[in-house]
Amino acid sequence: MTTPEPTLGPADLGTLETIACELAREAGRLVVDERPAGLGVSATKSSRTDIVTIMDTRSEQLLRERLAERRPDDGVLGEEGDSTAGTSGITWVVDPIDGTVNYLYDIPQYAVSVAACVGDTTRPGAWRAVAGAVYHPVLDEMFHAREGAGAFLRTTTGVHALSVSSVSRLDEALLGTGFGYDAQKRARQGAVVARVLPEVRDIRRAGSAALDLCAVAAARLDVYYESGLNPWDLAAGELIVREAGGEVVGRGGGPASADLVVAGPAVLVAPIRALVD
Ligand code: LIP
Repeated sequence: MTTPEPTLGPADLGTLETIACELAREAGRLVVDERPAGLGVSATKSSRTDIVTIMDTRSEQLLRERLAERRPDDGVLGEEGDSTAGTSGITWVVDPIDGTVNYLYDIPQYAVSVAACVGDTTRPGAWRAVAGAVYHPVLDEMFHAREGAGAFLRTTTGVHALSVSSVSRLDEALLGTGFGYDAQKRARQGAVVARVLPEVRDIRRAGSAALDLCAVAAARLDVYYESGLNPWDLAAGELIVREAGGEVVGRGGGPASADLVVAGPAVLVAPIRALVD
């Protein structure tokens, strides 16, 4: 049975947002500053190409340690570890390195994603993030939001309020997407891309769902879709898109889930969903 949703005032949400930013930054610094020379694959998961590195494991350990210190009553759901239940009604959904393949190849497009969520994180549509951060450690860019207070990008030059793209025509839209780790699934995803490509301005495959969602919030992409994502890939990014004035939906226009995520301004989400759903 899921613990009832806690009553969270603006100050509580502010505290959760601050913790999300501080933990994402600390773990982000770790994965950049302590990236071992000759980094290799320490394990594989759903397929040979679904990889884990020692730094995914170390980053998650650090996040869990800090959460146990600062939020001992909260639950944790992380990509590389078991989910631990809490008693507070808050579950932290964390991705220690989103874009692990980029990290392995030393392609500077990966992030740490940390979100404080309420509801039942085991059931699609039964949970949501109320505060979250996505930190791009190489660019030192911190995307963050809390429910009802807008989305922001903190960089070395200042804090910028985010809003999704104003592009309204699909044939002018720059679209982001991604592919799974299973060959048959990739074949199906490739067929969908072939259908979408002639309908849009162009497609970008950057390799991190969390950063793709933040790119939508910052209008660096006009719209994004992907199937096969896990809660930790999208928890914080979904909130950041919503707080930047965008829409995030799934199959049939229902909640975003592993089945499908489409994110962007409503005027672009509908036609993209019609193409990929
Ligand atoms: C990745 C996602 C990406 C997707 C990859 C993978 P990971 O997450 O961020 O969008 O295309 O298949 O799921 O495995 O790097 O945490």
